[in-house]
Amino acid sequence: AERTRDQVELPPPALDNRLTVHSLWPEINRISTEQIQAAFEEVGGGIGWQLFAEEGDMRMYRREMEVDGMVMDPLKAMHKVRGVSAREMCHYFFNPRYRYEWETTLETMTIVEEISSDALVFHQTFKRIWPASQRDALFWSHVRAAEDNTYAVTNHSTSNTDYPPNSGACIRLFVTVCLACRSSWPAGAAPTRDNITTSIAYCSTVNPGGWAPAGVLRAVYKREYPKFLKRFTSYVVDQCRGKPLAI
Ligand code: 18C
Repeated sequence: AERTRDQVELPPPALDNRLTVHSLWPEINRISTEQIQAAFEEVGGGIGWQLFAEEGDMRMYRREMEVDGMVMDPLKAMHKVRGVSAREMCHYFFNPRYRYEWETTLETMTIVEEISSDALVFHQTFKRIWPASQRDALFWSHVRAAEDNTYAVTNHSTSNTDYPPNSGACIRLFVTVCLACRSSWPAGAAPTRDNITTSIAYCSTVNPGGWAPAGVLRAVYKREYPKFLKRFTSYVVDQCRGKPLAI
């Protein structure tokens, strides 16, 4: 069959060799493995996860955490989406070509380094929230396949001498994000758009990097995380409509 441009660029089913010889590989591998494993762990068990948003199949939990007066509440969200695969979800989350179409907090995005087909380094600046200073972030992003029809993207802050922190108007924030997706379909059947379901686990910890009023910050994430996950998942469903399912 003829391969379309999109299919060629889908997340690769196996690691790209260019990544495994890169100096960041040990860190990328360790953090991605930890994040993917933690993403599918249940939020029960009384370790302090509080539900703060719920809509349809989407549930969002946070753990209140402050370090030196700065809010660093870890967030965990679960969702279920029908008609798209884990690989498709991760394709749209990882590939910078689509980012401005679903990411509403973004002001600018620069690709700092193309490590491989499955790993990139980004510099992003975000919209400013009054009365805090504008934030930016520098992070690697890695997409990989995992056991059990799973694909995941992990983003984690890094450094680069060409992008020193706190040098311009922005305060550097630090982020660890994982979008882990697992597809399922009826046993014995072939997967199709009509019978596939993808479970999503999205985990995020943002260190604001400098003073930000706790009340404003918590109000912002309570509004922005649900908005992000609803917008992103419906964006992917829209993009995939009429296209062959990519498993
Ligand atoms: O994961 C997401 N996106 C990825 C691709 O961009 C990537 C991004 C990670 C950065 C997340 C941090 C975003 C901070 C944004 C601050 C400004 C928001 C302004 C919005 C107002 C219109 O992994 C999806 C990310 C969804 C982000 C939801 C918002 C999270 C807010 C967390 C608090 C940040 C503290 C900033 C300090 C400002 C204090 C008032």
